[in-house]
Parts: sequence; structure tokens; C-alpha cells
Amino acid sequence: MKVAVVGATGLVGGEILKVLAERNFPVSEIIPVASERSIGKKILFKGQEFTVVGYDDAIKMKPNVAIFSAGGGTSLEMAPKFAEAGITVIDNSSAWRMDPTKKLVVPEVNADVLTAEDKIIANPNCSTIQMVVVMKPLHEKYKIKRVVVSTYQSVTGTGKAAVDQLFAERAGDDSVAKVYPHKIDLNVLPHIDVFQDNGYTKEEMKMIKETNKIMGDDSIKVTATTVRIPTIGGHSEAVNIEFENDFDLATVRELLAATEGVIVQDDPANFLYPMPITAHGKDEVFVGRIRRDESQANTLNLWCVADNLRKGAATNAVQIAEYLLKKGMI
Ligand code: A2P
Ligand code: 11C
Repeated sequence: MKVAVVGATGLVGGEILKVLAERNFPVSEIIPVASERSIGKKILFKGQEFTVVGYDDAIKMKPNVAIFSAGGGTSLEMAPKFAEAGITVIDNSSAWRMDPTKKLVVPEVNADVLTAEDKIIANPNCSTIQMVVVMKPLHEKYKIKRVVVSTYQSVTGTGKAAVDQLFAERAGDDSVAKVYPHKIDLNVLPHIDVFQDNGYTKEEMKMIKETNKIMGDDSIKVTATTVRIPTIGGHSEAVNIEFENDFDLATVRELLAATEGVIVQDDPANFLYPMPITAHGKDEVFVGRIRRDESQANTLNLWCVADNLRKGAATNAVQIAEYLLKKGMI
């Protein structure tokens, strides 16, 4: 497979290259694409150097699949051009996610919606992905009525400049460009992406709308508060789930432990619970603090953590490519 990685010099792009190599995706050639300022730079893949090219050259090189992670504007403009040239695009931006003609896919949850006709496939938002992986088996067994989620999100979700801001602040360097409106080190910002007219942020609205689309069930009610914290290893989420039916806690644990892509870390007596520092660099979603919400019937509390650059972005995109390959769709 010839694989183009659009945004190859970015944080997610770098992770896509690592994941393709680690999972041994059958790559015959990597075509790294980035902005004009990066054309000609070298990118390493499995010890081999590949030169960063622009879009036109990338299309001419006829990749089988192009994984985009270079912002929504780039995807809106360029994904259709790749698709018209017969190249299947897996797009990590929010540009196409809510387009009713495009599929929004988390392979463990809804890979079966994909067909060979899908030429632009949307990869969901990182905080949505880890939550739906956990919700899916529970919804099938107990039917979810409502979810209340609060997130604790890594600065890597914003990109390289945000990581630079965090470490510069920590080093006492005030000269670095600020990507957040406030200091992030030693702080917590109840603000991710832009505020909407309804008082929610765009990140919060993504978690609501994308969840319904991926789960294929608009009856699930979701409300979210998304928060940026000064960490880099992954996103954490406190999730409160109300079911239609009562549940058995031991069965919930068994179900989650048996779910592909989920690792249960739930042994409070030994201080075992998911944390960004232990999820960092891993492909799974880690779940712990599984307990009954004693304030309300049929309701569960849990805590989940995943590396937002991995399962939240690169790994999920590569898993979509793996599925397409397995089904002969690319
Ligand atoms: P470049 O490195 O040339 O700026 P991050 O989110 O970590 O900052 O990464 C963003 C990625 O998207 C980078 O690879 C960046 O390339 C790429 N990118 C940004 N704007 C464009 C654009 N207009 N065309 C192509 N790639 C872009
Ligand atoms: C964040 N979730 O942590 C965002 C990053 O829609 O893919 C990913 C934005 C998106 O800031």
C-alpha cells in the first residue's frame, strides 16, 4: 500500500507514522505531505527517509489511502481532490464528521457502516472515541439513556505549539507564543475550542453530536464539560452513565474486560486506576473506578483514559485503514 500522511510533520502525523510501523501496516511507500514551508524536509519511516511533498505531487503519486491530520481547512479543501483522484481519505479533522453523506467511524463500534463507496471517511474527536469504545458494550447489554461526561484533556490535543507553551511556562520562559488565553501550567481551563451561542464549547458539542452518530442512536442523551489540564499523556474522562435497565457491577467489569481495545485497571486497594502517565503511548482505552452511582437508580460511574494522539487519533485512523484493507476496499 502507498500511504500518504497529510500533516506528517505534526504531532498526530508523527504518531500515524509510528503506528503504521508498529502495527506492520503493509506500506510500500510513505508519501509525507505538509505545508509549503516543510516541502523538501525528510521524514523517517522504518529507518528509511521520505521527502515531504505538496498536495499536487502527492495526488500524482497515487496513494491507495491518505490519512489527513492537518486541520479542518486543509481537509475541506484537499480531501475532495484526493477522493476525486480515487484515493480513499481517512480524515482526522472535524471537517466532514457531521456531514450526513460521510461515515464517522470507530472500528470497535461501527466499522460495519463502511462500504467501498466511502472515499472520505471521518475519524472522530479524541475525547469522543475513548468514550464510545467504553459505551458500546454497555449500551448493547443495558441500553444507555443518558451520559454526563467531564473531561481532563492533555495539551497534546491542541498540537505542538501548546506543548511548547506548557514547557516554556514550566521553565519560566515568557517569550513563547501563547495558544491558550491563560497560563496552562499549574492551571485548569474549563474551555476547549471556541464557545458557541448556547454557552457550550465546540469540543463539548462534538462529544454530544459525534457520540449519537457513531452509536447510531439519537435517543442517547449526552451532556459534557470539557477541560484542559497541564498534562501530555492522554485525555481522562469521568463518565456517569444512566441505563434503561439495572446492571450487575461484576458483569459490567467482565463485559469491559472482554471488549476489544479496552483494558480494565480497577483495583483501588492497590491504587490501580487509569492515568495519562500510564496510558501514554498505548493504543487501548483504560477503564477504572467502576462503581454504582448511589444517588440514582440504574446509574454507573467510571473513569477512562486514553492517549489522545493514539486511540484518539492515529491508532483509530490506522485501524480504519486496516479494516478497509481487510475488506478489499482499498
Ligand atoms: P507544517 O509542519 O509544515 O506546518 P500540529 O497540529 O502538531 O501543529 O501539526 C499540524 C500539521 O498540519 C503539520 O504537519 C503542518 O505542517 C500541517 N499543516 C498545517 N497547515 C497546513 C496546510 N495548509 N497544508 C498542509 N499541511 C498543513
Ligand atoms: C483537543 N479534542 O483535545 C481536541 C483535539 O476535533 O479532532 C482534536 C480536535 C478534533 O483539543
